[in-house]
Amino acid sequence: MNTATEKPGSSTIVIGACPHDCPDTCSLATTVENGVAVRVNGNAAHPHTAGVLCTKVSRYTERTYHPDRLLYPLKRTGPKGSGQFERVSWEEALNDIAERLRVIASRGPAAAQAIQPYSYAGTMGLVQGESMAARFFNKLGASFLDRTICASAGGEGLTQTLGGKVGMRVEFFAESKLILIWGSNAIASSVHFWRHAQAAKRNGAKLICIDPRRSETADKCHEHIALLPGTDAALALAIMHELIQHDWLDHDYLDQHTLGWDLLRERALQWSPERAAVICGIPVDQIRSLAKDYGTCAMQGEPVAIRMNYGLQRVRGGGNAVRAIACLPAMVGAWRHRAGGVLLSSSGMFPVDREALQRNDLLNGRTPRTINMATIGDDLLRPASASFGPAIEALIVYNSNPVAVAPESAKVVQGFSRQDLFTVVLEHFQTDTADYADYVLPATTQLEHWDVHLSYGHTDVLLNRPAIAPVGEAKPNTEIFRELALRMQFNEACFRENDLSLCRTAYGKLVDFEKLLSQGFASLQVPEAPFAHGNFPTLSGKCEFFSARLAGEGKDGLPDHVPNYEAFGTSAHFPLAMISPPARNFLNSTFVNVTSLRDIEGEPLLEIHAQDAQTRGIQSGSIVRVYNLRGEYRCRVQISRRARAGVVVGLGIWWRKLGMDGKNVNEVTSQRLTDMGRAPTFYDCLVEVEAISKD
Ligand SMILES: Nc1nc2c(c(=O)[nH]1)N[C@H]1C(S)=C(S)[C@@H](COP(=O)(O)OP(=O)(O)OC[C@H]3O[C@@H](n4cnc5c(=O)[nH]c(N)nc54)[C@H](O)[C@@H]3O)O[C@H]1N2
Ligand SMILES: Nc1nc2c(c(=O)[nH]1)N[C@H]1C(S)=C(S)[C@@H](COP(=O)(O)OP(=O)(O)OC[C@H]3O[C@@H](n4cnc5c(=O)[nH]c(N)nc54)[C@H](O)[C@@H]3O)O[C@H]1N2
Ligand code: SF4
Ligand SMILES: [Mo]
Repeated sequence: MNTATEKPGSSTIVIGACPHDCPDTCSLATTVENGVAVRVNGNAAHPHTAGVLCTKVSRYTERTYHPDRLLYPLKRTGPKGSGQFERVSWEEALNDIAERLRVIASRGPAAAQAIQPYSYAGTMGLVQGESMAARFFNKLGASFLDRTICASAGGEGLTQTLGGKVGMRVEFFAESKLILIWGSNAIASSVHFWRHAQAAKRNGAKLICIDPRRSETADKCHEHIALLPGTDAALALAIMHELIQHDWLDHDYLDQHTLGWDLLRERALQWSPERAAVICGIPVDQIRSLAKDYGTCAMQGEPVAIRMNYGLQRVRGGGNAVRAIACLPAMVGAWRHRAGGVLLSSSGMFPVDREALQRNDLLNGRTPRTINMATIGDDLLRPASASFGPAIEALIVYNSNPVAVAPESAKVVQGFSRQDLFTVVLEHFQTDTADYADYVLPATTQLEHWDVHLSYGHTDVLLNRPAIAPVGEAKPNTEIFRELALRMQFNEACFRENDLSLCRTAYGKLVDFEKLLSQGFASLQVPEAPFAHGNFPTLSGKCEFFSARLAGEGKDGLPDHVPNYEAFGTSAHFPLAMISPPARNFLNSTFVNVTSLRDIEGEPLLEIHAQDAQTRGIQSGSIVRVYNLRGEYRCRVQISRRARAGVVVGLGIWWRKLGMDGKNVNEVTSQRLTDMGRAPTFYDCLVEVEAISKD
């Protein structure tokens, strides 16, 4: 009944869960000797992990015991951003923070909205994420945060079409005969899915990668379609066009399990491959042959699968692109097979009891405003007004590093620099964001606290046991909010619930907690081919090509190509389309300060096509200035076959202070939002690049 197994000597193995924002959600096996975590391995007993971790997390002990770990609460002594702090006691820090928040909230319900939580997926844990923190902010009546920075455009697109964040089971990709890897560098960002794709390849499957960048994954696929960023919906519609023209359709599936086929058919017939080829910047034959592969493979009764990922929805039309792609499997009846369909995210399959974790009843009838995390730059600079409400006066950041990861850094930095803003940052490290804090509070890592997880790549629930005692004076996020609640005289019993109990609360009776305790994971009961007979979680129970809900909101009820705000070829001054996908050895901005991993990545890098370099007189290896009207930053340039003509790739997300000029790629990204889901448009960004030295 205990996953902490005693080994000879004093060595123990503790089963946990990888906390990172990665679809794989691995089960961790941490070896602890004399209270010290000496090694973190993949748990061989967990089928999805299969004993393997990525390079980043295999170095977890290096991160946990990093000499720069925050060990004590800190109070700012120098100007904001300078990183000058002094050690203070928890008592002093918590008392002062509680008093500052109490003063703001005591001005009345509207004033409490001047307090703003800011958090994302530094940990994906349901307990160290939004449980005690949400209760605390609900009771305060603080502003809500719209957590849009990553996935909400695609999430919304998928939900409009399939009814939720649901899809194929990842393990069955191993049996597919054709896999489209669409907007995903799986080798870098979802290596356990990649294992299944390789198994399929060994069984004769064809792999096609659809990505503007010739990624590590594209290298290993049979074909690579290097379309321009933000043109995926045009490509999907042209595939539909071909499926219709050649009657590569499953009419029975269309009749029984889809909604709006006639309308979609009409829309798709407007998208000839010739038309799409111009928009996508690819040969027309490539579109024809892609459609033929997809259509004929499906018509032969073979399973065809699409692994979409979030890389393609960080553009203006991101929601529409996901909608268009999510329509394809229903057209050819791919869902009939367990190895057919599409997977973007499986997180909607988990029966998380968010109400119990977050306790919205504590709002007591109040309905605070919502601030979008993607526009934190603008919102921090907004004065009080009738429409906005009070200016943001206090910001509590946890599980996120907005100064590095939010778009349009110049605005974000200006906002965080405001002298009248009171900022608290819960962190493991002195990040770019922590540099702007009034108080920095040391948080525990996954090896030091309890948590329970869902996954957005597979369908197992994972439990994380603490393997070691907190390092230094670090405390779990939950404990920090519990202690603040105590000081603010929040007397409800829910503020005393401990972390193990919160782990139980997360799924209530819907997941066998004893099994989680004994084995570390528990599989959801999900059908092998969930939509073989329709049963989509939409209102109609069908795959909704046409969305009455969107049409009711005055929007296009059908998916369409929505051009980028900053579409390629529309600006003479900024002719290059820039994308900034993750570097393989970082996880967003996490791990950038882990020396062994940073050494592999080297320096902030910009990949550019030889032709684009030549016309600008740029030598490979020189330092360049990347700029547009929003800002500029410097990095090393590499003439690379990974970049297609017209597109530059700035791998992210470096800490600003570890970059070349104290800045990073988000200097040039914009705060404009996607068509659906209110998400940022990181990859919808035109720039110019200029050589500044040859060293
Ligand atoms: N190693 C590593 N793994 C990670 C992360 C990380 O930072 N590092 N981040 C994690 C997070 S937060 C997330 S959300 C997931 C993301 O998961 P993915 O979306 O699979 O992540 P990426 O590796 O960024 O893959 C995105 C790919 O999309 C491509 N792309 C960019 N624009 C377009 C476009 O317009 N159309 C198409 N078709 N492709 C486009 C990029 O070139 C890139 O190769 O990965 C997670 N895993
Ligand atoms: N240009 C560009 N910008 C991007 C992206 C891109 O592709 N290009 N990707 C976007 C995407 S997909 C995402 S998801 C966001 C990611 O943005 P964030 O969610 O902010 O992710 P990270 O940069 O990894 O920062 C997470 C921080 O949380 C801290 N942390 C981890 N665990 C804990 C904990 O238990 N307690 C506390 N208190 N802190 C903890 C870590 O130390 C780390 O500093 O960035 C977005 N920004
Ligand atoms: S980051 Fe992803 S692949 Fe790496 S250990 Fe965590 S869940 Fe597994
Ligand atoms: Mo993300």
